[in-house]
Amino acid sequence: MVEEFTRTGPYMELGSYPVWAQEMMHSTVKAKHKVVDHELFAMMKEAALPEPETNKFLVGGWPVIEQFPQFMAVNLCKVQYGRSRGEDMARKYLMRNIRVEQHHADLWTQWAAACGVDKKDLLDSAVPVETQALNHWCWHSCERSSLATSMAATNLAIEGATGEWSTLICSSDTYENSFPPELRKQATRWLRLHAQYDDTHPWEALEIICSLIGNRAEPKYVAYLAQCISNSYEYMALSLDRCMSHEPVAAH
Ligand code: HXD
Ligand code: FE
Repeated sequence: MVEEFTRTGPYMELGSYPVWAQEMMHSTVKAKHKVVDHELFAMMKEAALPEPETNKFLVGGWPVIEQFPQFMAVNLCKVQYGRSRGEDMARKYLMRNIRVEQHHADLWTQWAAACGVDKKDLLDSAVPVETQALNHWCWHSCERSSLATSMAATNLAIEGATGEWSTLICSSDTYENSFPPELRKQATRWLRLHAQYDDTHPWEALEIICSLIGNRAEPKYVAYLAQCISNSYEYMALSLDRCMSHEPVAAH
């Protein structure tokens, strides 16, 4: 590492990170908006997303929710204790948050149940390939890329965009109030925990990525990181588009 990065500014501000990281984040904003501004989330916020699309979203999202702690576990295997500050930070973050994500999977099943999607539907339904693609990309990235790169594709990109769309849906009571009073809490717990004001995971991931890479980075490497982050957004958008299409799932 040429020059070590140690954050001094507030951790939820992009200006606290190296210039290369700021540029990387700026260059991926457009792709992120394909997710955050997706009509599926706009309709969900207004409690106007029809039942079939809601079901496709919850069932299609499940593989990533279920396997997210496993992606983190693969990344944990890349870490050696005491080798660098960045690796020690990653080790702590991954170990703690694997446990947190275990709970999030339970909360997703509760959200689904409040929408009338039971465990069997969630676990056994056929999922279209466009929706499976995000999951495949996460496995590919975690199994084939460096710790910094695959944390960028998963903890930074997926959880970052998710923080923003969750915040959007939670920004009014409309969605929550569309459930019967006794189901409101369980239906929105997952969303509220991921809403930006609560979710520090993507920022912590950015700090770790910068600590692993340092204050300076090769432009070619920065472009590659940005490409991987954009891929995650593109696969998320592909999945959301598929949820809104009326095409049936291919028979198997
Ligand atoms: C979006 C559907 C197209 C997938 C959303 C994935 C969000 C992953 C969030 C991560 O913290 C895992 C979890 O279960 O909470
Ligand atoms: Fe989570």
